Amino acid sequence: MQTCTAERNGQLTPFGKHGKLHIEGTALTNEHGQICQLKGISTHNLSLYPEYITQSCITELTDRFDLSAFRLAMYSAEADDVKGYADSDDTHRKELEELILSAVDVCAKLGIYVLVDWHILLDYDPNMHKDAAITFFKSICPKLKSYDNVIYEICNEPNMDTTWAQITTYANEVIPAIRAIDPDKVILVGTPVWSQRVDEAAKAPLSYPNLAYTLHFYADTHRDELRQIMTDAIANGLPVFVSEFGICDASGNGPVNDEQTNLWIDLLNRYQISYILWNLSNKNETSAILAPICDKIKGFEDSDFSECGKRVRGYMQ
Ligand code: IDC
Repeated sequence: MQTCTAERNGQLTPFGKHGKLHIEGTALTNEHGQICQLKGISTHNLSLYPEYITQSCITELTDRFDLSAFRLAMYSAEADDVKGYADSDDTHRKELEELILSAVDVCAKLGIYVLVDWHILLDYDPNMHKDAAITFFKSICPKLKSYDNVIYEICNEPNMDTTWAQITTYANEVIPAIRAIDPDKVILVGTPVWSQRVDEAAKAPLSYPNLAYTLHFYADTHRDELRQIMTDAIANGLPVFVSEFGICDASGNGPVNDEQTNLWIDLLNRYQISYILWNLSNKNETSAILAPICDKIKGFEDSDFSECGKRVRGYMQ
């Protein structure tokens, strides 16, 4: 068993407080039967920005922002001119897996949780790369099995006209493949329309224990209507996890919308729903937490953060 650090700098770590997680009713629940709300940040595309996956970088960000979770977005398909896992050769696949393994190990040492995200996006139907997803999870799960801080996310954002029934078909193959190796970790399942239609999942939830369903929002684009869909789905018994949100528009760019972001964050805190901010990079886009001129991967100072990055601490409280 890999040990996740329970105490650092004289304080309990998030893992020290919560231990191994599971789902009870609609809630992410800790070892003591209490609700656990995780707050963290997501990497950008791991194939595009592998340089931030170092012990010093993840440690600094965890300490600076008081993170309890870190999400590893591994794109399944090519995006921004770099190949994803599904279209890569064995060499790049191995590099990605090693990156994930090293990040998980750093997170365990920090006592924080880590999401391993099969990041479908331009490949809008998860069935498109189902075989590659199964190959990936069959390869990574034996290595991650002993890490109690890991959460699996099996399809970032099904989109276009992908239906909940199609996602169910995919999930019914991928979840058993994971569970055959690593039986009881929490698994997050994406929902239709870029992980917004949790109502569809609430009507026909999957039949496995320890699942939560993802809802993603970008505050300047998604407002009252999506908040209503979320609270209705929870009222109907669905466990919801916000594994990605942005404080700008759905392109990951555009203006920061503080008012709408605060409405969302207040609601998520009231419901004690976990949330993860997009994204750790210095890309010239609003959602990146580092300023475009910052080319550091450690030794960050206040001035290295973007407008979004300057707000992270506030969201994590
Ligand atoms: C965006 C990145 C952008 C990149 C694009 C395609 O911010 O730099 O060019 O992906 O790779 C999502 C996705 C997430 C998107 C993000 C913003 O999960 O991958 O990242 N977004 O568009 N869903 C809604 C918004």
